[in-house]
Amino acid sequence: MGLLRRLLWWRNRYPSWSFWLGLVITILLSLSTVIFYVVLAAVCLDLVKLISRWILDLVKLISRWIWERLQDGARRRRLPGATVQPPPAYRAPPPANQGHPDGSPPGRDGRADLPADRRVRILVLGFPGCGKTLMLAGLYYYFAQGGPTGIRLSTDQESNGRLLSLVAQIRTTPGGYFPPGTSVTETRAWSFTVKVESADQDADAFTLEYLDYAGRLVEELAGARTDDPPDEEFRRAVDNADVLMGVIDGEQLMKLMSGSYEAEVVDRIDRLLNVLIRARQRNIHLVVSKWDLLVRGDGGHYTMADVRRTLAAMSPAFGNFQRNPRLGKLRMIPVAALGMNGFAVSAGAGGGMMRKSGVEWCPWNVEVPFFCAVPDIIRYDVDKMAAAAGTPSQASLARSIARITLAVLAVSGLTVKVGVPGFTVNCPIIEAVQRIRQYVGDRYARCSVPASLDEGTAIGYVVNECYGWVDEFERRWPDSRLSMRGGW
Ligand SMILES: Nc1nc2c(ncn2[C@@H]2O[C@H](COP(=O)(O)OP(=O)(O)OP(=O)(O)O)[C@@H](O)[C@H]2O)c(=O)[nH]1
Ligand SMILES: [Mg+2]
Repeated sequence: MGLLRRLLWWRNRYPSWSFWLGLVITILLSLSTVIFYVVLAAVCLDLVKLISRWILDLVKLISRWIWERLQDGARRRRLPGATVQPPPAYRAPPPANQGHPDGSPPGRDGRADLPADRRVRILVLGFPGCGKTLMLAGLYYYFAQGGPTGIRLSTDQESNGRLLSLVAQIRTTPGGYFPPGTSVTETRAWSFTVKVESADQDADAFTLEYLDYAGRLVEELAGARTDDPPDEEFRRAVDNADVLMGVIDGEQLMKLMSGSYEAEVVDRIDRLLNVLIRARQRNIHLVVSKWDLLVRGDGGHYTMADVRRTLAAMSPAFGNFQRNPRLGKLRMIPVAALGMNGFAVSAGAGGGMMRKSGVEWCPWNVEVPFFCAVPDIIRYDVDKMAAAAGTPSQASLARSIARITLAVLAVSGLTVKVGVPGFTVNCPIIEAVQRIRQYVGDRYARCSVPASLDEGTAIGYVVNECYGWVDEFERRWPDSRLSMRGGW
């Protein structure tokens, strides 16, 4: 009542309608002015945040660039007899291909500005017992002695000792019995220097970090195990890997191949795919382990097409996974760490495998994920660079390109300059992969180590071998490429 009386009093005191209209307009105008300033303040705050992030990116890039220059300088000083190279513009052109009379001729080594840190990180993801550790042992066994390509994986004394005893353990398993799903080594990151060796020279191409994590950690990440929360360090490793290798257990898969639906097996496959698809890394391989066990009723082996058909029919997640547009070049690689020659046979109803005495251990296809890694990383990075061309995200792009890609572009004479706000490539970016292939193909002969070796020629030679092996693998396994995007 009091309020009404007061309003009437004001109404009587100011009877003019124009007074009240003016009052309302003034209030509305003041309100909108306040709202305008609030919005302006919010926009300014966002802008400040954005600009400070740019500045931070810029500072990081500059400091990394300075750090790399310092590292390069230190490295050159350490090399006996190393001389300071003149800038690329003043260097003599590379020798023409002479038809490789004494192996591959030297490439543009030394003249290329190579990043000092050339790590390639491969992370193997799979549930306990799917065969990850035996695959690593097979890879080391394959590359530890060099072999026909002259490419050798070299590691420190302690790791070499452990891996060789793992190899010996496999070749001479006490009692001949491989326990099912038992972790052979603990979780750890193995670091290998990928070396190219000739009779009297050797040079380092890059470093391979092979992360072998216990399957238990994948179970935690996949939510298949809830007693422990996902391991943060492991999650970071998944995000930071250059290539993720998801391992589908061939022994489990075999249960689906006859056509019967096994919900538990499908659930584990779906969970693994889910971990892969959630990872920031989009360079993914699917490895089907224990391929020796994928045997049909008539004694022949299932084909890759059979496996893909079964997986697509049983698991809608698999169908969606292979169609996902955010994945890079997606491959499915059949691997048998225990070989396809009957070195290991099924131990019977209790599970596990038995070693057959008198049969040699010949790991099968274990080297394929290694050879695919570098070409796939390059393809993926080049696609990323092509997609970002002309956009303002160059600075963050430069950060996300693998060092090995920058190194390969540099040794291929595509003159990459890493700097602010990104880097420059002296050819249309969509042609980069083709140019790299042509460059290394022209200069290096397959399985013929260059007569004169240094870091640049070592990188070029390894890259050429990788392309050659991947071509051969794709010829043998035309169904292995799941994602149809991006040719070579
Ligand atoms: N038939 C066959 N069995 C294999 C092969 N690779 C591994 N196995 C079997 O799978 C078992 C487990 O292999 P591991 O390599 O230890 O498995 P893992 O994935 O490292 O296991 P965690 O470390 O526990 O995560 C071995 O003991 C073998 O019985 C293979 O190529 N063929
Ligand atoms: Mg293991």
